[in-house]
Amino acid sequence: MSLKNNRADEGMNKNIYGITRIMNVLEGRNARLVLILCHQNADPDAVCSSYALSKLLKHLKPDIEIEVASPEGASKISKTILERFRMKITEEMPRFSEADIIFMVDTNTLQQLGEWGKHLYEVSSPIIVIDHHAPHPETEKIAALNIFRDDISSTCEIIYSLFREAGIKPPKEVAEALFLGMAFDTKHFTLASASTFKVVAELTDLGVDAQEMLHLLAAPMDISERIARLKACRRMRLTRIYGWIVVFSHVGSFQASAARALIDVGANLAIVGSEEKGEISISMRSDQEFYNKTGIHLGRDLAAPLGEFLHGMGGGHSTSAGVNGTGDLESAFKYAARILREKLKNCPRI
Ligand SMILES: [Mn+2]
Repeated sequence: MSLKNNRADEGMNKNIYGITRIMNVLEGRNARLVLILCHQNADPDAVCSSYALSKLLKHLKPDIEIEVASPEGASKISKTILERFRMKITEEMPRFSEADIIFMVDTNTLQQLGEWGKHLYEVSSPIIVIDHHAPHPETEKIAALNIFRDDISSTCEIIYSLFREAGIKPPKEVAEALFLGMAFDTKHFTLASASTFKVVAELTDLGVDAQEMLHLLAAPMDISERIARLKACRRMRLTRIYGWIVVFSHVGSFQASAARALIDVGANLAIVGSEEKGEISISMRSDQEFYNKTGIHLGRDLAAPLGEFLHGMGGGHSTSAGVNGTGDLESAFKYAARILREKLKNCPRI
């Protein structure tokens, strides 16, 4: 890595010296125990960025102990990855009070940490957030250091930039993990930007076999997920809002997968929820055309206000977002439709 390249990158990067700032916090606290938290049902981006981050921190400060934890553990596909890298993620309540530093990785709301979230209001140790989602104000409030880039498509790509800043070449397994996280969050690179491909080229130079890695991500869909997707199609309510095809549906689980399926079937925007004893969880997806033409950012413009409406939290990306809260699903859908009508009124029609 040439010095010139690094400088050019830093000029454009609003989080310059991210690794220096992280190490300053670590050294300042003389940290012994570092806790890395991933969101619920940790996806490959969360798991792989935690893995790479822990290797980087260990390299820079070998005497620290690192614990990676995720409430309810890792997703099914992430479990295959954990096995490959012989990595452990604890589902048990981590040692919040003993941790000297707490990282939140690929996680932008405390809601995504479930029951654990409330502990973060109480801890005295600094919290460092590394994420590629638009930061939630609540999270900003408790974070001692916020390293976020919502122009980057995965947390793994941010972690790679930290390796670069530190002038450290990731070992092959770390390069593989970074590749997996990037591939997953960009939907096998269909959402990748030029910067992602540049990083991928560097990772393959470090020995990553791209085809082998992509194969790892192609986990077969299990029967319950298939049924949830099909049920979501059967229960779907189709509406047109200023020409856009907006669909609503509900399933007991796999809301995100169901919403993706409805987009594949032909919806511009799919909103899929579940309601259990007044607890509501909603996943929403839009196609790229919807975002490009309307500029409606699902995380910011729809999930966030809907989260507030449900006395919970919502957030996410431009075309993929989620909401957790309480209430009833029918009024949540009505409220979502109202927001959309309001926002789409002045947008170009399809
Ligand atoms: Mn991610």
